[in-house]
Amino acid sequence: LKQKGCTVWFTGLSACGKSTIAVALEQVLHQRGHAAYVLDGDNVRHGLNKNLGFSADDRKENIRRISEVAKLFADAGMITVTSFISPYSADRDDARKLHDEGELPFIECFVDTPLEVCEERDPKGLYKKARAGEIKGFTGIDDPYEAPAKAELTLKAAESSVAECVAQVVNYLEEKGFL
Ligand code: GGZ
Repeated sequence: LKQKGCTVWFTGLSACGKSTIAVALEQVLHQRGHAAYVLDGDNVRHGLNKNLGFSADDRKENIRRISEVAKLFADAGMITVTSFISPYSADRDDARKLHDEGELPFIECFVDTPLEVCEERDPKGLYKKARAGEIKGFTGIDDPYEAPAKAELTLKAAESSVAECVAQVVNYLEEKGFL
């Protein structure tokens, strides 16, 4: 392998753009000959974590399992890209600690899109349902999103293009010698 594994951990509100950026990042890394893999709701919440919902305990367990899987993938040499809201700082800190223990790099990327923008996009109509009280405990509406205080990267996805956000991550990975 021409690389050492690491985990690029995206965090941000629903509809902030994290999955779009994660998938575009994966594509760029593949084009450059790197082994990269995205873990997201589609392949984790529908499989390994399909018994989990959105209570604080279930989100914590969701993030804990994802952290363990990401660590294993990174240990196998993969550039692992995770795309989950991961709203609670303590859970993200645990994910970081787990990687630190395994001496695997953990790059927290805060996709910092204002709630107003996410809510305006509302691709699945979930914010509308949350405002109407049809969904309880929706992140940013009636469940907290704790913005990272010490993220390695902050992506202003409402102001920058997807390609610019991807380039910001790739530049960071290059600078640190992870590519
Ligand atoms: C937040 C919810 C909720 C609640 C369902 N709160 O836009 P989406 O649809 O595809 O992204 C959201 C996704 C969040 O799952 P995560 O695994 O990323 O969350 S966490 O890290 O907090 O465990 C949204 C949908 O699931 N969704 N109910 N109550 N998002």
